[in-house]
Amino acid sequence: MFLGLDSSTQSLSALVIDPASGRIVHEESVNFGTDLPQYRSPSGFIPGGPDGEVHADPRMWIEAIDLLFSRLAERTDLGTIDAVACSGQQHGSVYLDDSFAGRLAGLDSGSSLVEQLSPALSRATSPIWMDTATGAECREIADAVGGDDEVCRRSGSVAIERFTGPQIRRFFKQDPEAYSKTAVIHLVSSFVGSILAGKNIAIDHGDGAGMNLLNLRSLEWDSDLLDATAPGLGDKLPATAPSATAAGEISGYFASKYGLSSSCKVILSTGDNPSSLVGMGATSPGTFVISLGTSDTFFAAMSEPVTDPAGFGHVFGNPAGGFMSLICFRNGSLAREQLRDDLGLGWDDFDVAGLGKTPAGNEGRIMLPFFGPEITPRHDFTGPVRNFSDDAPPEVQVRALLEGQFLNMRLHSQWLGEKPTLIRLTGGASGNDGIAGLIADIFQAPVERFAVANGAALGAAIRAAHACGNDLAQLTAAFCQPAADSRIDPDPDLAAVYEAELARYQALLGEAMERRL
Ligand code: ADP
Ligand code: XUL
Repeated sequence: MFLGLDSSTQSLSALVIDPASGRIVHEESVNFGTDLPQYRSPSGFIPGGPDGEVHADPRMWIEAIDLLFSRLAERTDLGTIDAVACSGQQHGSVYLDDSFAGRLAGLDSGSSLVEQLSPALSRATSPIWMDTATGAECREIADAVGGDDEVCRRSGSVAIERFTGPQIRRFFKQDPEAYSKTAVIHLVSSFVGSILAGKNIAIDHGDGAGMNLLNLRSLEWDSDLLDATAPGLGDKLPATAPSATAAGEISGYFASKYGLSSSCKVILSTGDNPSSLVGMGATSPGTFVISLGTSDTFFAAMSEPVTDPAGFGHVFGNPAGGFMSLICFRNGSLAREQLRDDLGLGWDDFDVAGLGKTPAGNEGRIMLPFFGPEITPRHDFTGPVRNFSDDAPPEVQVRALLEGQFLNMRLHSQWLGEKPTLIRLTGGASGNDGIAGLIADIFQAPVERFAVANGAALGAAIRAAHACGNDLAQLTAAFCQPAADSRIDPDPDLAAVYEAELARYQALLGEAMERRL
């Protein structure tokens, strides 16, 4: 049996697979907002941060690990797990002092993880991927290495606000003393993996590429980017290594407290998007994945690393080898939730029933779907922009939001130069047939869904099994199959409708960006 964990924005989930029977034998989840309300983070982060700051409390992530394992241990025999791997929300970073390694090595199962590890935090809160506060640091890093093109050439992305390097630089500038006391900086994924392994583990090439620090040619930390980011940074980062590397055995803490076998291996962690690439059976080019989690992301394996001239797209390591593209949209599920709550609606209104009340193309009524700052395109939007009255009926608003989100996705993925021939959906909203149908029509490509909505946790479990000698093609064949009747084909008659809508959307976006810049 193999265990996959996913520490995402809103929850920590677990999934257990049995390659011999080809079955997912167990799923479990801890929701940060509802299960750990004491951290006052209903959507997994601390609300109301100033100047675009979005941080989370890393003690919440630590406490969730004990809670998840205690639930798992109640319902399943964890002694049968051969290996575990983690996936994590990308870019978020955790800062630890020089007591961390000793604390990990000496974990006592008589006490909790949060009690034993919290004193090692050298920064009380962790910036996460939603943070847009590092515009100045991005410019400083780009200037120091010769411009954004150079940062992109080396790291696969221009210097981007949410990426870990600019976030580290901001911490160094704001609190140089705490920065100098920091002995190790982890990503969310490698932090959780380190706790499992009872020692600091390496950062893999999938998640490491989301830092503006990894050189994609050498697959090592880039010394010029390190120097441009913060002094002495090279000494504070774990090593980098391929995703399939075994980091060691599970910490004795988990063996004695939750009954895991002391020979259970810990495989390096990766980011949630690279992990979903594996979980969605998309590690070879051709199949595109859209993840509808807190963020909406659009990604695929790449035959050749191509970078986005406009700077919105990224190149990350593909956990199965080679590279993957990724485009991230900040106004994903939380924007859909906001409109739903503002109008007093339910998810049915965003599904087939609700969408059936309006025609495709919404009779030309278009919304720029940005309820807050956006990453793609990068802008400090403070609310959606409509080319129609904002007291239009709810069904018009819902269609306008959803069409706006996926027209924006289609527009900003054109740099890949490849039209998707198949799209697989994952994430919390992927079970919504209305949204799935709309995506099929806007991209004019068939859409498939899996029975498991958490492609990232499934990807982690598959990676654990693969790293222990199971064949990836066989694992993919066994676990990455679309659910019966989950496929939705596009309506070819709507190709022209959405072609015209795309042009309208682009014009409205162009005008809005010009007005606001
Ligand atoms: P993350 O991995 O980023 O924590 P998930 O992939 O678990 O997020 O997705 C959670 C989101 O899924 C919630 O914010 C919720 O808005 C959305 N969601 C759940 N069910 C539906 C639905 N039927 N239609 C649309 N969105 C949904
Ligand atoms: C990707 C990104 C988000 C996070 C959270 O670049 O910022 O998708 O990984 O899921």
